[in-house]
Amino acid sequence: MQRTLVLAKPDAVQRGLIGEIIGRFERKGLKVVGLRLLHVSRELAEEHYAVHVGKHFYGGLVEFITSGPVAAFALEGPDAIAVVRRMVGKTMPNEAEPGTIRGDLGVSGLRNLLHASDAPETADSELALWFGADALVHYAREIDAWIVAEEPTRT
Ligand code: FUP
Repeated sequence: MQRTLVLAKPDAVQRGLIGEIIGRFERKGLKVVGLRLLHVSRELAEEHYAVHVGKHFYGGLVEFITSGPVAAFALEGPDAIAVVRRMVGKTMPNEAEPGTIRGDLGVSGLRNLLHASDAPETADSELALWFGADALVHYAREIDAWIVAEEPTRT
């Protein structure tokens, strides 16, 4: 089981797409284990985007994510990091496939609606950054027996 961080960026919040976005992940079967709505400080933005320091788009990223409230979700499920990344779609919404969130709801460059962790190491550090060690919730869902199957044996 994996946990991953998703941010609905200021464009998603301003466009009233929080429900649409979190609904897609819930319908997929992923479990919401953390939720926050916050104004992002410059410090948090710079730490989150530290990997992009020095790139030409870094300044724009920090400006954008601090420009309005952001909704942060922690999601849990089997292979959740890769599953969420596939649902989010390619970085540039004009290139993202229909059926993905960016492909269906976005059209232009930095207005790409979402951030999603891209690997187990980044998921761990991003969840710690956005939620802190104790803020995530652990709970069982009866329906998980209908969603999460045993791995089939491959012969
Ligand atoms: P993604 O993982 O799809 O969110 O994309 P990246 O982590 O590669 O990039 C993070 C953000 O930087 C994206 F939201 C968009 C922005 N970016 C650009 O503006 N130009 C680029 O060439 C690459 C990324």
